[in-house]
Amino acid sequence: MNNIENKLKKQLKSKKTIVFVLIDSENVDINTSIDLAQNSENAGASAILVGGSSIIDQLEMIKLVQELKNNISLPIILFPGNITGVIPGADAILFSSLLNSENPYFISKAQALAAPAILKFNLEPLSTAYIIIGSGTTAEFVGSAKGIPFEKHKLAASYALAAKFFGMKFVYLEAGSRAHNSVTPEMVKTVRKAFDGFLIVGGGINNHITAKNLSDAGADILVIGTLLEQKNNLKMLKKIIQYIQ
Ligand code: 1GP
Repeated sequence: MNNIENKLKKQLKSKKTIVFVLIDSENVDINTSIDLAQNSENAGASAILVGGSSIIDQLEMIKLVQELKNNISLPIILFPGNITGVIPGADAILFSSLLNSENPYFISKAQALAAPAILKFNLEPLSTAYIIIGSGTTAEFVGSAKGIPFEKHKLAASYALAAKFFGMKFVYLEAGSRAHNSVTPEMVKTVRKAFDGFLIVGGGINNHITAKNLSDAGADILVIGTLLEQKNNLKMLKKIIQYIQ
């Protein structure tokens, strides 16, 4: 049952930090997505996340997940922004509660509505505290979150500690897709002290120096999306992975 979680654990025994590549099926067509996933696998990424804040076409997403399963051997993990992001065919799902949302729908109601489908589709649920950092991003707006200011490290750590007490296995510090600034290494350091599970950091990571600093601060998993979608910037992905091993 804990297949994917165990796989990730195993990888993190030999690597300091690993990379998940995010594919948003609303932004990239299927053929480009498959190329991107294959190239990411060859570059040394550890999983493909499929999802985004504003999924409207589930059929397209199901097709994409099927094609990814046919073409690559990396785990495919759903990253839903709402119940529309829960589809069959993937290996696992970031089963997330948006802890700093001001709308209970995103904290527990969507999760309850989606849970039976997750069971039926046999998706491994990876229990995740999703925490939005900073403001002005789609993720913050859609999730009705009150973003934690970038410099309020202790606040983020308090949420991470709450996640630990809830028994959640993953904490995802999310600056938001295309964020101007990524989460700071100082915040990651403070959160790392409070939370000993899988620490995911994403949003606005677009070069190896940022990636290395986040890795040194204690991030286990970096999520890279826009960098690859916009420029198919594989060289930079390879460099990032090389710098954070
Ligand atoms: C967004 O954290 C992810 O949910 C990735 O962000 O698209 O900015 O890489 P980017």
